[in-house]
Amino acid sequence: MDPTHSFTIDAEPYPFEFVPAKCILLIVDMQRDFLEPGGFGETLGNDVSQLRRTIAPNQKLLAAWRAHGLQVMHTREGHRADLMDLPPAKRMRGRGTRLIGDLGPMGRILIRGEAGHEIIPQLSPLPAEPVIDKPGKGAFWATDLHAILQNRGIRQIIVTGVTTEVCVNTTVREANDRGYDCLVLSDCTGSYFPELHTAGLAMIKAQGGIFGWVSHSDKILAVLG
Ligand code: TIU
Repeated sequence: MDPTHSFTIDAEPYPFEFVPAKCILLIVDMQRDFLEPGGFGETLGNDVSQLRRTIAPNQKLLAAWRAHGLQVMHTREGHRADLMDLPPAKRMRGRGTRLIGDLGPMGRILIRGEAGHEIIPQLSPLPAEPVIDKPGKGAFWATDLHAILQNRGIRQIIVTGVTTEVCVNTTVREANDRGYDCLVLSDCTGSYFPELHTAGLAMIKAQGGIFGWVSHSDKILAVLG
């Protein structure tokens, strides 16, 4: 496989053409706070086991992508320890038993530097892979993601991670408005609510791909060999 060549894979609503060397794999918020018991996801009343099916396919895709020396970036949702970047509305929303910044079993919830804020060990970033710390749901707002992508000449993004209808969808919409093509992988994204996963993907690929494309990691793995 020559990563500087163009490849076309099956996707919805129509085939996705990409040059792997010019494309980034963006793994959204695969953090302990969302995927493990005792974190933010669970404090919102969610069943974290729903997200865990995305771990194995992300691991497999990440290994294959790295094996070709291709570009990877990771995001994490979280806030400053002093909470000065946390909108009061976001803190109070959900009215959970524990709020962002409160102490939970994995440290202070969604606070940078705490155990729960870390990316799950199965998908730990390598030192050369940028990690974008974001205070919002979208990975572009209040971050340097757009600058990094522009400086690297990237205009296509393969998006995986959690959750489909929240941070994945918000990030894809932000990317779309900035001129990027996004390919979202159905098996590598997940929601606490299966029906919202389906709806989240449907919204991306509707109307001729209004926000992007949807496909499966098998299609990328077939290209990578
Ligand atoms: N609650 C929920 O579904 N998601 C989030 O709060 N953040 C992300 O999606 N990462």
